[in-house]
Amino acid sequence: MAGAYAAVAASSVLAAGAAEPPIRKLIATGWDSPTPARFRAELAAFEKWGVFGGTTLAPARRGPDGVQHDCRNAFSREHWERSDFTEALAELKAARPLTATDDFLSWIYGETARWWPGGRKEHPTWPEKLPGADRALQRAVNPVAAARAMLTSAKPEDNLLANPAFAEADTNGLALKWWTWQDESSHGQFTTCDGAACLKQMANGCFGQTIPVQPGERYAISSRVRKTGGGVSMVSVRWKTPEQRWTAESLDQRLSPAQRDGWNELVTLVQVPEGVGHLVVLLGVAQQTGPTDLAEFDDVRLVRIRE
Ligand SMILES: [Ca+2]
Repeated sequence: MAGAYAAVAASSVLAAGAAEPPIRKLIATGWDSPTPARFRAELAAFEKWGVFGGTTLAPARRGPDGVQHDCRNAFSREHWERSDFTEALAELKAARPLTATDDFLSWIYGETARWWPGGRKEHPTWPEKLPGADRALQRAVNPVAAARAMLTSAKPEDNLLANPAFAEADTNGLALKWWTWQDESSHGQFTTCDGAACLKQMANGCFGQTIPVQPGERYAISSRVRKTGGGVSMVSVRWKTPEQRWTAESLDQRLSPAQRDGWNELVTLVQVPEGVGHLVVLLGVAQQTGPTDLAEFDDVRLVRIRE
């Protein structure tokens, strides 16, 4: 039997913008489930993984013989008294979990390695057994935090987008390397203003850039966004086939900024669906009506995650 089984509450939406999505929780269970005493003693080290929102416990009792017994089996011929659990209850009451509370959506079963420190030394930890296992789970639990961490550590040359800060414009003031699209019933303006991509008085339009990708690859994306006046601004990630036809529409990602003044940062993680050959980044706005309605985008980043 292979080692790990992870059932992550799967959702195709790994996105954040306005309202941060709820953080998914995983619970650890398996042969290394701790006794109450070990739970208390090793709790800080366990929580350092930053992966789990809880754990199962292996109940332990101490009988009149003074020996601690593992009593995780539901069916047993052993006799026990309620008082055998006094010590275990005291350990649990004394434990002060900060993140490993009992709330969870999914669980992971560890059979050949361990998450709980302080166990048998001959068994490795999961990140030793499967390098990157902890980071993969962190991405599943909180994709936005994981994307932010990856973008923070990325170098400027890792950004796959050209002219990402809108520093280069042509003689008409349009951002180089970014194409524009506007619905034919929409009559807004595309410009670069103060080094940002600007859309004004636009019923429906966007700046865009198309990047070749392969199915299964993962990318972190971020953009700064500011809105003045009316309209709905949005950063979207969409997909095209190798032949440049739109595809996988149900896996489009759309991020809208929070309803607050000033610049907001939108961040998400995406995985390239099957059949896709191009990732399309769209910086768009809709429902602008007045001459002072303005949407600005700047510092757009698209970085491939290679682990
Ligand atoms: Ca800029």
